[in-house]
Amino acid sequence: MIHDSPRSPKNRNMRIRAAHPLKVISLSNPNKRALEELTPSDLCYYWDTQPPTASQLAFANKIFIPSRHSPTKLWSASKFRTTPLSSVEPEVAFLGRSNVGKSSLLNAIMGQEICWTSSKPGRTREMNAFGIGGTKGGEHKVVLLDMPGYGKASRAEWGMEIMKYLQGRKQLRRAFILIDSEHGIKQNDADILGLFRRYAIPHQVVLSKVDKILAKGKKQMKTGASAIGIQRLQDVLRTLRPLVQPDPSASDGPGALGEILTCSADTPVGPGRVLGVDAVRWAILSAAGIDGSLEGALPTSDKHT
Ligand SMILES: Nc1nc2c(ncn2[C@@H]2O[C@H](COP(=O)(O)OP(=O)(O)OP(=O)(O)O)[C@@H](O)[C@H]2O)c(=O)[nH]1
Ligand SMILES: [Mg+2]
Repeated sequence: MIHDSPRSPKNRNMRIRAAHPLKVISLSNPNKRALEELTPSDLCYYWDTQPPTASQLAFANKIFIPSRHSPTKLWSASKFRTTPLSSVEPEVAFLGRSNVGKSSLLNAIMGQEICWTSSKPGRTREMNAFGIGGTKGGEHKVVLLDMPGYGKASRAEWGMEIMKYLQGRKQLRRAFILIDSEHGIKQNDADILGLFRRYAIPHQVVLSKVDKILAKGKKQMKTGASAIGIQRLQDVLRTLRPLVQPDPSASDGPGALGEILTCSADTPVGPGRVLGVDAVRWAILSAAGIDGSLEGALPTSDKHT
């Protein structure tokens, strides 16, 4: 069955919090960790970089809090030549196989169901741009792009337009490529990772739908994550490292950023918070060069999470 959303303009303004009312979880199993306590170090793999600190995560979450002017749908384009040239804001793009969860993750990042999602592959058919952190009449801090998926139910011309965008877009700071945690890197994912390297496009891997790795089913997931589930996720991340960042001597160009993030876009962990999304928000701001230092928002020393 297709679950298209948003179904109406009313839904468009629905906050994630309203869509997933937070339930207080009482953990009866002492071997499980509450989802809201899991840090980026538990969920992600950082080998060239440091995990974000608690203050950095709080700063990132603050920037993405929905307001009257953020997020804002800026433009849609099916052809690279119709994308607006004049914008100056830094952009990041979300790519991946169809149905991997790009639009769902973007809704979680933006705290609003602004992108269309569906259980059927091929839902997003254009490049859709959303501005974040805007003020009345002012520029946005960063622009997020939801891209059509590749693979099942996609079209060759979408792939060509996406490649033109990736190679030609001056505003692009980083491409985030989503990999389904259950299925791993498929041939078309490996092909696009190879293209990123060949054309030296800065990119980072995000593992989606990690609820499927952390627990057996949604019911189990609600009661927290077991040590075995977290270890299983860490094992998956370690096997991905050489594939996303091959040995430079055997590689045709620069590999992915030396960290792999993970997320479960439909697992709420607190008011306005979704599993893994804080760290993705911080990575977006880092890619855009917004690290809180100019805003004076962050202390100089802080513990990494
Ligand atoms: N279990 C689980 N399902 C998810 C998660 N994120 C998204 N989904 C489901 O995956 C399906 C596809 O989600 P979309 O966000 O539309 O995927 P997409 O990558 O944008 O797909 P296209 O636009 O077709 O390329 C939907 O049924 C979502 O509910 C997740 O974290 N866990
Ligand atoms: Mg989509």
